[in-house]
Amino acid sequence: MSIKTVSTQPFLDQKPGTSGLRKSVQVFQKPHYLENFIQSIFDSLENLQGQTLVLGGDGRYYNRQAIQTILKMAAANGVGRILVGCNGILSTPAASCVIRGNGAYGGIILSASHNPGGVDGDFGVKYNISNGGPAPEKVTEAIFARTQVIDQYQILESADINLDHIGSFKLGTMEVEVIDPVKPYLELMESLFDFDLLHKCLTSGNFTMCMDSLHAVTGPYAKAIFENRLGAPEGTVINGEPLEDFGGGHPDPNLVYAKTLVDKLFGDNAPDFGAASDGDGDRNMILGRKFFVNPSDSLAILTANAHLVPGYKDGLKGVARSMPTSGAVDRVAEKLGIDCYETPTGWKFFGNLLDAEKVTLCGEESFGTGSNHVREKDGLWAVLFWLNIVAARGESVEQIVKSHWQEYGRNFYSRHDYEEVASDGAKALVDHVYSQFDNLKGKQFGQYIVAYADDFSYTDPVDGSVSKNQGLRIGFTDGSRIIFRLSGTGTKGATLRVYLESYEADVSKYDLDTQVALKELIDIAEEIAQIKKFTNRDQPTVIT
Ligand code: VG1
Ligand code: CO
Repeated sequence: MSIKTVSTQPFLDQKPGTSGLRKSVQVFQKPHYLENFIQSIFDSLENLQGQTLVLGGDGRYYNRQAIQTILKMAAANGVGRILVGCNGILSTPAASCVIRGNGAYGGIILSASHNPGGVDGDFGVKYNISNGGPAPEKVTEAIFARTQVIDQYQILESADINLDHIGSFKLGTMEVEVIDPVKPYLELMESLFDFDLLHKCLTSGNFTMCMDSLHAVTGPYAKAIFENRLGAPEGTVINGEPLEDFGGGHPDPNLVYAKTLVDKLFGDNAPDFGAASDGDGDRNMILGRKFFVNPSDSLAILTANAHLVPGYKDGLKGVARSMPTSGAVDRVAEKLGIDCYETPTGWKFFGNLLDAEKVTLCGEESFGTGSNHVREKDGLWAVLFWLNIVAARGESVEQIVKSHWQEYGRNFYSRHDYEEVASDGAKALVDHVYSQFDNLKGKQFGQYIVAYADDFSYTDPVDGSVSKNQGLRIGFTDGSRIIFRLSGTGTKGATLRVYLESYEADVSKYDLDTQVALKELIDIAEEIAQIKKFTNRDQPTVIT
């Protein structure tokens, strides 16, 4: 077997976004496109020689081909050992778990998360560092800088590795271990949650659940955990076979794209508990019978009830939420007397806080929740956490959420997404909003008075690094907020996200529909940003 050096030219569009490099499959299939990015990762890492890496993906189209290419390039670049998930499968949180469990140098995760897959769908590459978490900005910036000047890459000329069975192989001098992608993750979950209690609950005959894996990566994990280990009846996990095109669906666990599950939970004979996860398994949606749990509330409720869960019974060091996430968790943190941090969108900003043991739980409004057990958000972990709380309290999801509001007040919260709008219009909207910032403070809109308007900037309290331009915030004197942000994960045009939040202390208003409760803020957002005009849309694509 010989190492081939291939000449190449830079692709100028390989800038990682909120969560890795995401492009359409067709772009990734351009000659040298994947190879350039992988070589740029290897070139940016110090002392890679002889190290251990972890490799796997969400099973989408091009996963297997990309893994073979990356294995051969890793061998040619002097990597010592690679742990790769059987069939090329590793959910994002499982990859994080395997990196940490084996003291690996880092890992490459192949996923475009919630973006659709298949020949006409998207593909993506993420690099994670030795703590198991997404590469911080200084690493992704170095990788991007390298992609701009790269002129060659190395690849081993050899046959493909058989990924269908667990086993060890040699690729040149590199060791390849094809590992069980589920086992280490299942063991980690067993160490955190009360599996005896959950087993009792799921086999009692008076508690039913439905887990929708949306034909994405969590299928094998969910079946192993809920059906095999915890004894839930077969069929508890639906859409549990990972498919290369996710069955044509959009593996995004929200009220629009997880429609089968939503119909079940809001239909006749609804189960007690429902959950869905996204393409790569790091996000979650939690539903009760005819009841939706807002992800921002979910973080607050997990925080308030963590003492009921074995892995967290000794208390939390602190919590963190992304800036657009509602302030519901802030009040829980205050009551518990622990710190609450506010970071920019994207899990990479939680890594330092977790490593420095400043926080135990983290969450984002975008259905992402996680803890210090790994360095990624973790969909099935959140489902188990909720089940553990439901079982320990012996109350329904709806009861738990409503009693939380009784105790802490309710943050009405909604995100309006305008997906795949024209990029020029979206940028013009942001400029238009920003141009008003000097004059907004003190201005009155109906009953709301603007307290501040700024472009969110974050200084990492651990390493002092500064991240600017993380979203336009308009805060009102009563604590309500409107935030405008452009997505960093889309691949077509631009996606505008409008985040709306208002705090309500009046118990008699808690049963109001969220969109009704937020109506005035929604109108103010339109007045300030002229969303209809700039996006050319009458209404959002997705409302959460
Ligand atoms: C979105 C979410 C963000 C999340 C990111 C990656 O980013 O808003 O909270 O961390 O997706 O999640 P953006 O830039 O499109 O708003 V995932 O599950 O795609 O790895
Ligand atoms: Co994801």
